Amino acid sequence: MPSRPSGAVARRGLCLAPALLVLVVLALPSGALAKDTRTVFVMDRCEPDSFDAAVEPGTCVRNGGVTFDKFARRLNPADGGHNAWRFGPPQFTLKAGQTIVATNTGGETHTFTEVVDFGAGFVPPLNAALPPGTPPAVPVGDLGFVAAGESLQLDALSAGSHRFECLIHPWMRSSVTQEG
Ligand SMILES: [Cu+2]
Repeated sequence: MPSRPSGAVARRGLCLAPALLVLVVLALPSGALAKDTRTVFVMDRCEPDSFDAAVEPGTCVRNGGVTFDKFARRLNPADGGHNAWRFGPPQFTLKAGQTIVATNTGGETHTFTEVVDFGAGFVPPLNAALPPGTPPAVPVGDLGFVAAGESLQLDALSAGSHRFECLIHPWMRSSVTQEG
């Protein structure tokens, strides 16, 4: 008849094995994540006082130095929107297994939205940066809002071409090729 202590040791041994397995499984994806993501920077250079006054308080939370007036002057098809509002890089290739992390280093909220085709966004005055009559971009899935200072990790993409656009500032765009 087994004594109580040896029974307790046996049970502890049985419990440790799954616990270690869980630790290993948890450690693997985070290690893989660090190598297998590609960062896309979501950028702007808004100046808080003027943007908050022109739009609403809290619109711009980090000072990039471009006043709302300067920003608004580029809202025409010839300028195509202020070029400090952009995704970087504008085009790139992902290796098989790599996923995108969109990191907002600006002061405004943006969307990092996969679209069927590039087009107009959902803030009509900002669509003035595009040629008149540009049809709306059609999102593929979630809008993918990214607040200032935050990051969004995307799901794996299918092999082939993908397009991403900010549906607030529709000239912020990236073309991505996912290798199979
Ligand atoms: Cu934007």
